[in-house]
Amino acid sequence: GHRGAVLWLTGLSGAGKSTLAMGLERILFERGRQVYVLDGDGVRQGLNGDLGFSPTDRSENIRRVAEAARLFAEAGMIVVTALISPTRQDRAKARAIAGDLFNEVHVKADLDTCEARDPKGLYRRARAGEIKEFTGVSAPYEEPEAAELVVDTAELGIEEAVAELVRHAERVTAL
Ligand code: GGZ
Repeated sequence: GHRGAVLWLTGLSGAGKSTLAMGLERILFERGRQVYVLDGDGVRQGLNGDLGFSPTDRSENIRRVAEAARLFAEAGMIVVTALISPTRQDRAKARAIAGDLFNEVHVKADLDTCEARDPKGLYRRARAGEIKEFTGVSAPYEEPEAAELVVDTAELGIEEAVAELVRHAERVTAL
């Protein structure tokens, strides 16, 4: 049998969190598992549409997503969250909310790599001063120290990185 889990992806903008979350969702779905992705970019359009990027708003963003993730995971789903979640304190709070279903995954790519990718031009705009408090440029990102899994997207291709995530998800949800 299987149990639910929360795979909490953390990393810089452009590190590949959303891409890996979607790849993971597709493969687990093909294997007959129930998967749900909560993406920061997505939830900020709806559930968390009232929140910005101050430290307080980021904390609240993370708290609400952690609570929602817990509910889905308790219902037996594999929940994949994709939020920058830049502080150790907020990630520790998410872990406390989700309990033993929680798995922190560091989607790791250095700032230079993410900035070179700049898929939405946000780093360029942040450097130009058009976006305040941008993570990695003018707001902090604290590297995880307690991650259950580190996926280095500067080294691995997308397929390989997704495969590592699938392996981890299968392992932690096996009963
Ligand atoms: C960081 C920002 C910002 C600022 C807008 N700082 O890569 P994206 O564009 O598509 O996804 C990022 C998303 C980050 O939201 P999260 O909910 O993941 O952040 S947190 O966990 O810190 O609450 C980025 C975009 O929003 N974005 N402004 N100032 N990212």
